[in-house]
Amino acid sequence: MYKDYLNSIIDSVKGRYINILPHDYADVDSIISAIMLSKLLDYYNIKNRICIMDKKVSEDTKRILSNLGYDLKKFMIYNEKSNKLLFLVDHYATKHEGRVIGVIDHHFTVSNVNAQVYLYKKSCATAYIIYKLMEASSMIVTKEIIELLAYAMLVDTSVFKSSKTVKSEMEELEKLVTKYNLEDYSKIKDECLLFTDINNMSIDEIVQNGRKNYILNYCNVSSSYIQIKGCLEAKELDKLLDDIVKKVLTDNIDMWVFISFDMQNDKTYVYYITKIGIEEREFNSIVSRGSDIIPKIEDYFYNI
Ligand SMILES: [Mn+2]
Repeated sequence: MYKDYLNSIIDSVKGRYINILPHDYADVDSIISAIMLSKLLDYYNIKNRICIMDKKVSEDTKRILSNLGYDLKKFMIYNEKSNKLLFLVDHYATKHEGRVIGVIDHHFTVSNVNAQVYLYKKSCATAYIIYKLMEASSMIVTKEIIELLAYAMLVDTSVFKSSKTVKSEMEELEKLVTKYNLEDYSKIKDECLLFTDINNMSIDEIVQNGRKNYILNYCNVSSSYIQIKGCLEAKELDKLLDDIVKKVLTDNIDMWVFISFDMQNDKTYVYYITKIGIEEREFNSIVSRGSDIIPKIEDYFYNI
């Protein structure tokens, strides 16, 4: 299957200049996916560059990538041009100008994806899908690539605690870690369980953490999340929800989904804030925003 996808990707980008786009508010997986796709295109002598179009990149992401030797500044390219050829990684739609030629993503969607090549797979990370394409090519996979892959998979699944973990992929990574002698694997794991530093953030920063915006059947939907040890205190939670209610009313948002992950007790608290009120749900596991929560919300908005 990957060989076929690899061939159609290479066919559609051959002789062109490709802009590889991580999603807005880029995270570790989307940037690592861009780096890995860039290496794969380099191998086929296809001109490409990585474009981070959104200035907002979390400090955690900057720190991890800089420790891996990547200075994100050289990928920050903000010019909007309608004739740019875009290859989206870790997302399937963009508000940025250009023509989308390819999409590689692990987020499920019911909407139509407009691209010449579209590769979706339910995976721990988009970087894993790109790793499989590398494997299907004859390019040499190095220890550095396995390290990048490990970071992307570990961060995206909260060190395999998240329900989006694909067990066979986790086992495959563990084999690769041994094969390629990644001595620091247990240290990397500690580094990849990211906590939101809510004690040093303003209310606005907390409620906007990891924010993503969606347009679902003409409705404006936002989501954001925090990862903490334990659950929020009632008073703190009230303040956050009050702030989101204000934003929903003033910014004309149809629904804001705020998620609080309790990484200590493996619980997820989800708050659905609309103009008419707040609903909440509790899960006894770390569920996934992209694989569990957003698809249900898509369903809801498309079946209203
Ligand atoms: Mn991802």
